Amino acid sequence: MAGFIGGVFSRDKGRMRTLQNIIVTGGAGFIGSNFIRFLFRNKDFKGMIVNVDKLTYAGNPLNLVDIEEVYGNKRYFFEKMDICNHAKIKELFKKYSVDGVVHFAAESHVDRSIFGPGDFINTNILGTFNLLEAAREVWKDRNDVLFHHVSTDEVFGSLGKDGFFYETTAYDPRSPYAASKASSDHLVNAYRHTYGLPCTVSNCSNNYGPYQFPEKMMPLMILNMMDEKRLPVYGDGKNIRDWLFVEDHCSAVWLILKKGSVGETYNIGGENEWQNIELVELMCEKMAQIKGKDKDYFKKLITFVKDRPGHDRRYAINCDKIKRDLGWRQEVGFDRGIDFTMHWYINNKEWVESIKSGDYRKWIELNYGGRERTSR
Ligand code: NAD
Ligand code: TDX
Repeated sequence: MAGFIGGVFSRDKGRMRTLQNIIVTGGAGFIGSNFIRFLFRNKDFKGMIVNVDKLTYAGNPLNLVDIEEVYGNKRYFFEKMDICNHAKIKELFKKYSVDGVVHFAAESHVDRSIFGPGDFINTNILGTFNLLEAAREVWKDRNDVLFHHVSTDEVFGSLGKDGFFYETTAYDPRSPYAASKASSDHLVNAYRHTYGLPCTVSNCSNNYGPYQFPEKMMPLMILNMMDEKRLPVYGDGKNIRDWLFVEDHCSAVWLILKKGSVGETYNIGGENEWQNIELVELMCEKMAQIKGKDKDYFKKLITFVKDRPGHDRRYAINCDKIKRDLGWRQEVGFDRGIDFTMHWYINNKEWVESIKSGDYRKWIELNYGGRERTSR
């Protein structure tokens, strides 16, 4: 079944790693789908991708119809599967001669974790544990493989007015989501340390861009503006996040896969801090410009609402290490990224409607029958 086996791997800095048969978990979600598209557009990547996704409310195979059309059953395979299913995951490793894992699958929304942490514990902690176990059992002592774990800056807690999160910052997670991600990071590092599993970890700041589920702040605000609905800003709106365009996150992860040092953690960030209220106001002005309205037209929709419990005040990432060691730079950046993103949601009416109406769930039911599938 697998197209290629093995690749070149080196622990030496500067030498390239070539992974050919990569499992991307959570590839039907926001960042995962952008990452898969990024890889297929990248001339450097000649291998095959197995997208392992349970298709929760956040997983949408419509995010990758273009990729499915061109590469489906050739270099792209979709497996509807829960990462917590040990036997099935282990089988996949063997079936596709997997030599790389990029682990995005997670419950990812802080607010949901506050209202119901159970799924976060299962998927983020037990699911990661299960993937690590499968990798350890199948890969045994191979070192020409890599398990890359995608994590968040939220594991570091909350900053005051000054300072940054470094790779060496002590963990201090404050929401059930952050605690579950912190737990998974620790497991990955423990598997590296104890069993010698070749692992890397990245901790990234807030992503935005196309295909993001509109429970997250940016797409929620854009869609609400389009419908002229209220724009709910939590608390006093002065919480700060560091925003990164999703494709710039993808390029960082790709660099880590190619030449990241085993056992290392890399911070990835936008170096782009915004108070929530200032960012929402900026988006209002941009929407007004696009729609030919008065500059303040959409700002009247801003509504301050009850704060998120335990709402972290400020995140800010120092990402000097990945810039210095791997030569990462943002290609797109904020000015182009935010304009692109706003136009994308405005222009992709079909995608937006399928999400809003829930029609994409019917499509999943029709195509995937709500069951786990191990082959097409
Ligand atoms: P998302 O919620 O859009 O997508 C998550 C995907 O995982 C979905 O396709 C879902 O179906 C799948 N999934 C969930 N549970 C699963 C399970 N048990 N088995 C298999 N698949 C399952 O999330 P996202 O925003 O794309 O985030 C991806 C990863 O990046 C997460 O690990 C998240 O913690 C991390 N991250 C996200 C951000 C951000 O700003 N969105 C920033 C830093 C890190
Ligand atoms: O309606 C809203 N109003 C509002 O003021 C929403 C949805 C959010 N907010 C605030 C809360 C945060 O301060 O905006 C900020 C961003 O919120 P989210 O988009 O929910 O992101 P955040 O909680 O910062 O977490 C995100 O970044 C880190 C992702 O969801 C995580 O998966 C990632 O790890």
